[in-house]
Amino acid sequence: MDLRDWDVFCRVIDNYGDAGVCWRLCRDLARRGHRVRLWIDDARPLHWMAEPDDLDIVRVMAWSDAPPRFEAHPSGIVIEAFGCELPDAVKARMAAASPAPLWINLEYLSAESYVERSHGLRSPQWQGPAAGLEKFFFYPGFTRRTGGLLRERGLIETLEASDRDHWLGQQGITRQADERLVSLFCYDNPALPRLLQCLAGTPTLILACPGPASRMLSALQTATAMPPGLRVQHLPFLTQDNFDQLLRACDLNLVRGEDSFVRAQWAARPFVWHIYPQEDGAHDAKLQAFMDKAFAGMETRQSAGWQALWRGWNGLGPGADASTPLLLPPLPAAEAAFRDWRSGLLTQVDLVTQLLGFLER
Ligand code: TRH
Repeated sequence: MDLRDWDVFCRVIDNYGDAGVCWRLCRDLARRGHRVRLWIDDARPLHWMAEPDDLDIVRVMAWSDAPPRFEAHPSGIVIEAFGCELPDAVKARMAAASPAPLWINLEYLSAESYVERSHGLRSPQWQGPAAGLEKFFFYPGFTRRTGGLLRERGLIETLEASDRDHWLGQQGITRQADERLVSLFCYDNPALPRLLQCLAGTPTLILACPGPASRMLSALQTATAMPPGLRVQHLPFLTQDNFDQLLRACDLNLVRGEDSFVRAQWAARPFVWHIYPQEDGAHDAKLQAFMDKAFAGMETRQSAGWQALWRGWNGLGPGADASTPLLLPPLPAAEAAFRDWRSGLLTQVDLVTQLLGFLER
């Protein structure tokens, strides 16, 4: 495989997932020896997310500099992340390059069936500054006929080898004997008091990530006493590598969006996904499509329990009702099921290897 020039374009719509996914992609490519530039309109999340050394291997460029400074690499690859729409001047320079760079739109992750149909489709550009070019749609996914998931080399080995107590000590996280660990990374969620009730009774240390999770817990702590057995520790932003370790260290993870959702699967711990809510309600089908796949190997009662919790946490179905308690299915029994789901995913070719294969077509 030739080492190539990659230009990844990322617009941060909100939160951290756009930057998070693009950063992992860039870093993986760079670690495989490719030359990578990341054009991003808000690089601030990279300051806490990136390992400092990795900032030396990926060139981070301001999006606003793209039209004057972008030179298309002949035979390079341009990734337009999440349909971020490249500036016209960039398209014009791509069209002028000979041979033109390969243009790939990296799409959002979904377990829905349209993904297999859409993965790899091409869109010829008939007019405008990109006339004459073709854009390809690359869909990540959970099945063999999709583009797979970001999974850098050595990730699983690193997670499996990690020493939980040592890592917790390094982070200043002090777990009491027999306390279970629960990480909380979510959007604003009115179901939080019910989640706390369902965790209560068993000694539990909740590790609250910055943002709504930490804010909501602080407000609840000020307003009322925590339910019995629960303690809270508020975390700072961690680097992505440490965030992965956090997910591996916890007995239960509450994650959100796209990237933390994928990383929870690599951690192979029981988890609950707070899906990014869409105004048209499209997130309901997206959530269900994932549960249909991921919980298919569970026995019926176990699957029903996890589905009820996931739907309730997302304000969907009967569990959306504030008077309906959320119930946590037994965690030890779920460990094997979440590990089995990961084992299945590990038979897939990872996203970057698939992207590299795409160049050879
Ligand atoms: O932040 P998110 O909700 O991101 C997104 C965006 O909302 C985006 O617009 C939407 O389209 C997408 O979700 C589906 O959740 P996500 O995707 O999990 O991104 C969070 C990133 O932040 C992820 O890369 C992990 C990283 N992170 C750390 O590295 N350290 C931390 O301490 C925390 C809390 C997160």
